[in-house]
Amino acid sequence: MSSEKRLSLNALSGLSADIRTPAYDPRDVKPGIVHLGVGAFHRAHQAVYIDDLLANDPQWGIVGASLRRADMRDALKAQDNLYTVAVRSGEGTRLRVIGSIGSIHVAPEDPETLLAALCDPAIRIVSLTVTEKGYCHDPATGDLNADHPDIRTDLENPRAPTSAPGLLVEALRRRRDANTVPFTVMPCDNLPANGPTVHRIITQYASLLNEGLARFVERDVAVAGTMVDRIVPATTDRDTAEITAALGLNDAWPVVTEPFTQWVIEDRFPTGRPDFAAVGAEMVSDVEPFERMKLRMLNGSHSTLAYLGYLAGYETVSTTMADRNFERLIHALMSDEIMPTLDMPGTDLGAYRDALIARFHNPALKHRTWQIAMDGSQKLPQRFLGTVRDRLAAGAPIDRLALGIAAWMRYVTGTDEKGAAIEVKDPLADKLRSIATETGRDPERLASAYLSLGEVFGQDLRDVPEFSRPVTRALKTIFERGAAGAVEAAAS
Ligand code: CS2
Repeated sequence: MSSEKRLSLNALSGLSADIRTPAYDPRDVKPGIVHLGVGAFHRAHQAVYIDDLLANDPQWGIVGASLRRADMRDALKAQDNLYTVAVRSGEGTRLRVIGSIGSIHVAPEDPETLLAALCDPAIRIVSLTVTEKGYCHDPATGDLNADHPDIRTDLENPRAPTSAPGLLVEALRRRRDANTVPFTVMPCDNLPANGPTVHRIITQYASLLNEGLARFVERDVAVAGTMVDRIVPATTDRDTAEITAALGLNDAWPVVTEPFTQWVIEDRFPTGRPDFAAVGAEMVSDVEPFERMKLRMLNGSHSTLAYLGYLAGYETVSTTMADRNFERLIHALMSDEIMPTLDMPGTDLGAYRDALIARFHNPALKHRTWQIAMDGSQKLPQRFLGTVRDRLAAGAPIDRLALGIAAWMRYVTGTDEKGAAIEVKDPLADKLRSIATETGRDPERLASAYLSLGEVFGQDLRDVPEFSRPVTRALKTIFERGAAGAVEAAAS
């Protein structure tokens, strides 16, 4: 299945006419954005918008940075940093080659080169997709976790940072000292209020170094919040082989995604920005309502499907959704428990819900429940707990939200319903597993021990019976009847 020829600038002209290629010459592009975290999501989302933009405005090319591994950089370098986006739906696959990433740096290999790129006056935006845990914060409060191992390392050696907050603050400091205007920071991760949250995190990091620097970061640096949405499952070897065969050229690192894409951006770029709206982004003055809607509706449902679906033996979101009980549960979760907490004048929430359900059914995506289940301790607060707090304040029931939270608890015990080990990927995985062992997996003790994890649940929920009771009840049901049984009971 592998092709002899590698994807490259020279090979573009030989591609079949139905494969879209850059409408500009990538060699003419000048960098204007540094992006930290060039993973699959970035390459299927922001880099595609920028690819559209570069045809008219070639000064906004992307310098990518990987904060951990070198493998993607090596793969893309061998193909002139071009890669394929495969858009998949029930109707088939469309291929498009993207050229907006001009180069990729690997931070741990050479932090100085990355810092030099971050200090280039031509760079006016630094965007990030470093996942929830990449901000080294406490998910329950949104504050920097000063005890985080990466933060401790960076505080000891702030001129050669490794973490995202460390890199941003060091680059901003160097720019200030060189009289270069600061770049605008643009976080593109699924954090609640990601603009103010990231602004607070970097200000807090700076304050541990120097008060003057902290004041500068707080007052003179702009952080533009965003809501980003596109479902991008991890690329598998099979995807790579299929895309290579369809392309007729070897692409070592393509990405796979769905037709839907959305980007809402807070318009706060004092030192300049491209015309994002011209390529389909929505520019708004307040992005928080959009973020809240997306995190609660899409990501909250996604995590519910991931934990319950995995436990019930389903490998992907679409196979989980094909089970009518699960579909009914997700519909009811959104309609009865999440939508009443959202205030979105001008948005048809029912239509938004129905579109999400259709997206979750996309049979061509093969989005693994295990992938979404990852890092739950970092995801729960913004996906479930904000909704829970609003519901409790309104005196409203939370049974379906509680079922999703209980499924997370059951999942992170690390053993599935057949007694097999679950590979739990989470910064708290070891702690979560030992709590399960200590409590002997007794649902009441287990729920109570997990609910006292302040870094996830905060301090305000642990002693609220309206919260702990339904969660404990749901966890009991999952242990007694299995996840599928619990979903059946909740859906009826
Ligand atoms: C998913 C998200 O893996 C996950 O946790 O819920 O990556 C989701 O696919 C995106 O936020 C969709 O925009």
